[in-house]
Amino acid sequence: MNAISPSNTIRTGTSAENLRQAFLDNLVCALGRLPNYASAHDHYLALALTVRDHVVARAVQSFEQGVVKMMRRVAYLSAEFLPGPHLANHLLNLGIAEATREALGGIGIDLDRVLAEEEEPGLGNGGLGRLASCYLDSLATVEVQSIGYGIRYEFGIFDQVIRDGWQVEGTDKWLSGGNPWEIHRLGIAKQVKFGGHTETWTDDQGRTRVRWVPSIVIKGEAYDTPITGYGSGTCSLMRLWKSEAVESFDFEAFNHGDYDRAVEQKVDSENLSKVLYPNDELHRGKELRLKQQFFFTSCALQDMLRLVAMSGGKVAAFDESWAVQLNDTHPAIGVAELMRLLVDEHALEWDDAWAITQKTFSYTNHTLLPEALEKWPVELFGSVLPRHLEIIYGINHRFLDEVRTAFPDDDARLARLSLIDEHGARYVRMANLACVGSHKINGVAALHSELLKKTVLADFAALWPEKFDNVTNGVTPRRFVALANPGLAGLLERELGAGWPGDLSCLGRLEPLAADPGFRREWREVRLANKRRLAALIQERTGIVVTPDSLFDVQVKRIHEYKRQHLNLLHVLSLYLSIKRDPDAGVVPRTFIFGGKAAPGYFLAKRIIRLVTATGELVNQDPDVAGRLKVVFFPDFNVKNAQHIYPAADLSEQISLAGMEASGTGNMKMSLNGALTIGTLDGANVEIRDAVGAENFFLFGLTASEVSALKAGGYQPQTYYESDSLLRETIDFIASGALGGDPDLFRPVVDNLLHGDPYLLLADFRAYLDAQQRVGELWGDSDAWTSSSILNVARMGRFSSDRSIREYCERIWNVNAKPSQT
Ligand code: AZC
Repeated sequence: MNAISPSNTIRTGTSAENLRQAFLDNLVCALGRLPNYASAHDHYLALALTVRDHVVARAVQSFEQGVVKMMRRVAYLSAEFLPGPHLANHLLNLGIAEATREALGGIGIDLDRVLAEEEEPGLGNGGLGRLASCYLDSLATVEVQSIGYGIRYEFGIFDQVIRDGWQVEGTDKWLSGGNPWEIHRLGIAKQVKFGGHTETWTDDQGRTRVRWVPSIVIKGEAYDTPITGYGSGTCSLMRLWKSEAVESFDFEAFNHGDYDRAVEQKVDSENLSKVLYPNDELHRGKELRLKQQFFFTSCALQDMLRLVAMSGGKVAAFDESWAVQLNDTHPAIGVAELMRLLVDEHALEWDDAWAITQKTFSYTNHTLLPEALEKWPVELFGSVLPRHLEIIYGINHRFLDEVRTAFPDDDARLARLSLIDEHGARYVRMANLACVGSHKINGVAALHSELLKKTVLADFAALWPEKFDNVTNGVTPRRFVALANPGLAGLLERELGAGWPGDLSCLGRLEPLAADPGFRREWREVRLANKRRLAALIQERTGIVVTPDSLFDVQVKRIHEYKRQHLNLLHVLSLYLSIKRDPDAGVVPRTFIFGGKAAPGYFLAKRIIRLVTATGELVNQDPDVAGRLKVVFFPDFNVKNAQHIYPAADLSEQISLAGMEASGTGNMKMSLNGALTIGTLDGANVEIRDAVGAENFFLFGLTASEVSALKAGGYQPQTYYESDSLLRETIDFIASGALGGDPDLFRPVVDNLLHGDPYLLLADFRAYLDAQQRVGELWGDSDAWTSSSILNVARMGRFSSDRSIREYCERIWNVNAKPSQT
């Protein structure tokens, strides 16, 4: 008899016939629905359960491999994940998309309708969370064992609706329709302590040890979502922790009649994983946020220790079992927590524990914005995590001794490097903790990594130059090309073979086709079809009718002043005014598409959204403009909507002020789908331009060093306003009250630009308009534009997240990835 292995416990095979039978079984037996009464959502759930069998079977098999081989595994600690809808991705990765289409088609069900039913987990704000999900996808694809640890927020990022032109936030209810992808691991629960005090005790070897006596203990329960790889048997696991009360009720309080207190404790415990903080790159020192960070990080490290024991490893060799990546500073408390677990709970000596800790962790920084730098008031920190504060003091003490040796008599440097900020009120600096506790520190694009060393982490770079590295971000071509752009995927498969999504270096073979008129025609047809689909969606979601033949000029990303959506609007309005002045002005027809969420408390970002919608209200109705300009705000930008938008973009707007955007990943997604970029020398734009060629990229604007020089010399936005009549006319128009029906509506935006302009829009305005002029000219030459579009795709292979992950494996984690074919 065969041993019981996951492969022979899968209920059915993957032929169309098998899949159909399993689907119908699930519909009836798991969901209790007769096929005749089933809704589209029932179809989705039944299909998800069908596919899940195969996914989970792979996942357990893959996990078993990791245990048996005792490989070094990667733990990716991230407060945010944005996986997007799972079903289509699994169908692609398992190679069963066609069989599934046939299975459902045979009983009159359209697969695409079923796929559209899936609600995505919005467990992140933007770039950092989406990157984490691309990396889990690539880790599985390059066959590295990994777990992405995070929080199972009950309410993820808010749903955005646009009402009367304003962003209105709705509650995200991603779990309300059921979540077939996760498995609640009842056996895997960790206790997490908070508050209280510490005390010393003497162990039986006479050593003084510390014990943490908490005031509260909360339980974290594991929910696992397997992430399949493309053409690989390896699965990554996204293991998210949900907080629960240790006991449903505090029985002592209950027995004493203090029912309120008992209930309160339960509610408080559950609140911990209730909601995601909706801020992108803004740190607010909220106690609950600190608790969330510690909660998932502690659960994760305890779980890793459990897995070490399970695979027969040794705690004293923890770093041989795990490479732990800190996705920004949100999990940086892990440095102190691992020390506590090793020293207090596993009785290791401090120095040994410290050596393990440094070999285990590495830290990725994702932003230079000062307002994102996390620091916690020492008081608050000590009341939530008293033992960790002591440990941090212990680390700091030894660390500063090391600094004194390297840089004697340099108190200012000491103060800057210290884990404790002592200018005025005292704070724990999380970036410093992450740097000290890690053996590698990386930025996310070449320019960003350089700037990190010169600015926010300059003192650490001077101390430990060898710790610093760069890993330029990447994006998964499975989701963002193969799934998002089936038309393009068809062309790529025909030209490059079916395996292209697993090896983007083969894209280079498209280059000669840029000169082939027949191929260019097919390329244009694919693009036009994508734009038609997006146009239909825009009409459905906003009521605005747009022309697929027009140039789709797209800026989709979080709304932030540094990303300069308002610079884009200055261009739109300047075109509008030119047409009003001269109705025959040679303006190529364009559809400006904006999308993105603003943090609910970010006043100016919300005004900028209103400025987009007000511009649309004006421009879209005006007969003088007659189809030449359309302005759309696409509501609720998320992964699912992004998959419709990226493949339809002709022009990708990457216009942040140089030195501000760490990398960007939307820039990669659009270029990989054939958009041309208009952008500054910021983040990964620099490398994208190098890759695709300067002639296939519309560059404009100040460089990062010019920005610093201009600011240092005392930047005066007024001088630009006064010397450029079109700029003046455009700003005056906004100030005039002609938009949105209220003369004061955009006063804050105008005042911000004229009196300060922190992101130098006025300084870059003229160069931006000139670059847009070049865009218009190239668009007029359809063949030249199409060749450029083909060359963008052909030369973007480097920006696959498989390449990024291989770099992490080699230079940071020291684990073996499946070699790339080239
Ligand atoms: C983002 C960066 O803004 C973006 O440039 C980068 O591409 C992305 O991370 C992935 O590296 N940062 C964040 O989303 N958030 C924070 C706190 O940096």
